[in-house]
Amino acid sequence: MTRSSRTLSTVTNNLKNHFKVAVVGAGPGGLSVASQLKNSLLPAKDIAIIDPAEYHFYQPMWTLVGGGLKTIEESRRPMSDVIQTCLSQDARHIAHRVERIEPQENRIQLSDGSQINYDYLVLSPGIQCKWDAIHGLREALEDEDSPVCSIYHPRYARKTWRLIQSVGSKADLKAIFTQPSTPIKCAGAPQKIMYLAEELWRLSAPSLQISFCSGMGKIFSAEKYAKRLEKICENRGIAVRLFHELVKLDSGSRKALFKHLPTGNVEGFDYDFIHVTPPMAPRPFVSQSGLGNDAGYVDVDKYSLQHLKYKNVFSLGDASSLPTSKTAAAIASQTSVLASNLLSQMESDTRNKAAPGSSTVPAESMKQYDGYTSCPLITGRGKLMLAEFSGYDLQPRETFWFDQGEERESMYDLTLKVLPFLYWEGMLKGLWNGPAKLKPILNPLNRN
Ligand code: UQ1
Repeated sequence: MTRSSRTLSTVTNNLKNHFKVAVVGAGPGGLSVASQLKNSLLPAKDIAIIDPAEYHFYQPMWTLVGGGLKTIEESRRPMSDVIQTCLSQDARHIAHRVERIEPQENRIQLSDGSQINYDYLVLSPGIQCKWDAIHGLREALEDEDSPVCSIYHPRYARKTWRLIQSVGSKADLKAIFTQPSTPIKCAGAPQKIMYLAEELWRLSAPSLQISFCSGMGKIFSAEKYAKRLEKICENRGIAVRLFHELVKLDSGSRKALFKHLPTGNVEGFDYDFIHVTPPMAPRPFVSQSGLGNDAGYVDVDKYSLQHLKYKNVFSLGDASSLPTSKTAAAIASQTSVLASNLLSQMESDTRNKAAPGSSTVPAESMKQYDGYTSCPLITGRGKLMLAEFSGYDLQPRETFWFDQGEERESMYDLTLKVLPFLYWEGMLKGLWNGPAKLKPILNPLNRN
C-alpha cells in the first residue's frame, strides 16, 4: 500500500462509525481475537477495538513485581503501540469507555457521546477490583506509611515489594495474606506473593506468624494442586483460615476484621503487614445492557463462547460467564475457539443472506472450549508448580511428561523467561492459543 492510500484509508476509517466487528476491551482476549480475525483475512479496517487504557499490562507479572523479581515497566507497553503492532494502523482504536450496549440495535454508546454500530461483537472488558468494598482499604493502600499492599494494582504492587523488604527484620512479625470469596483474576496469586515474602522473611525475621485468610472453602480449586499447596503451607508454618472474608481494616490499631462466613461472626487479627486481594466484580454496563447472567458476567455458552440470546455476540476472558478460573492461559485457549466460531457464524450468515447472527450454524461446525486453565504457582525463587487443569471438571490437563504437581526450577524459568515472550510476540499477535498442540509431543501418554 502506498503512503497516500494508507493515509486516506486511515482518515476514512476515523470518520466511519460502522464496523463488521467491534471488540470491547484490548486486553489479552480482545487483542488476540482481533489479531486472529485479521490473520484469517478479515481486513483490519473492518475491526474497531475499544479501550480507554493508556497502557496494556501483562498482569501475570504483577506478582513478580510485588516479589521484587520484575519491574512494573517490564509489565507494560503503551496501548496505542500494542494495537498498531498487532493489528496495523488500519484497525480503528477507540480510546473511550463503553457506557452501554444496545444489542437489539447492534450499537455501542461511548463515554464521549458517540456511537459505534457493529455486525458482530466480541466482549472482553475484564473485571473490576472493588477497592471500596472493604472499609479503610483504599486510604491504607494510598498511605505510604501504612503496611497494607496489593499486587492487583501497579502502584500497590510496587508498594508490596517495598513493604516486604522493610518489615522483614521486625521481631514477632505478624503478616496476613487475604483472598475474597468472589471470583478473582488468577486465584493462585494471593498465595504466590505470600510464598515469595515468606521465603525472604524466613531468613531475617526472628519470629514469624503468617496466616492465609481466604473467603473460599478451599485453598485451590483443583484437588491435585490444593493438596500440594496445603502441604507447603504446613511445612512453612503458614496458618490457613478458610471461609474468612476481610471486611474492614482499622489502620489505627492495625487490626483486620474478618467475617467467618458460615457463622457470620466477625473476628479481629493484628497485623504488621497485610496483603489484600480485593473482591472483584463484572463491569456494570454488561448487566445494564441486558447481556449478563444473574451474577453480571456475559452470558455465553460454555463450549462455543457464543451469547445465549444474541448470536452475533461472543465473549471470553474474565468478563465472560465461562465457569473456569480467570487466567491469561485460559484466555489463550479460548481465543481460537471464539475466532473460529465467530468466522463460522459470519460465513453462515453471508451464505444464507441472513442478518448478523440470525442463521443457524450446524453444531459440528462450532469448536468447543474444554475449560482449560493454567496457573504458574511460584513458591519461591527458582521454584514453581505449574498447575494445568480444566475448570469444568477440575481434573489436571498437564502439558509435560513429568508430574507438574512438584515444584520445579524448569517451570520457574519457563514462567519468568518464556511466557512473557509468548504473550507479547505470540498471543497478542494471534499466533499462540495455548499449549494444546504441544501436548501430544511433550506428554504423548497423556499422563496427568
Ligand atoms: C499460557 O499459554 C499462557 O498464555 C500466554 C500463560 O499466561 C501467561 C500461562 O501462564 C501459561 C502457563 C500458559 C501455558 C503454556 C505452557 C507452555 C504450558
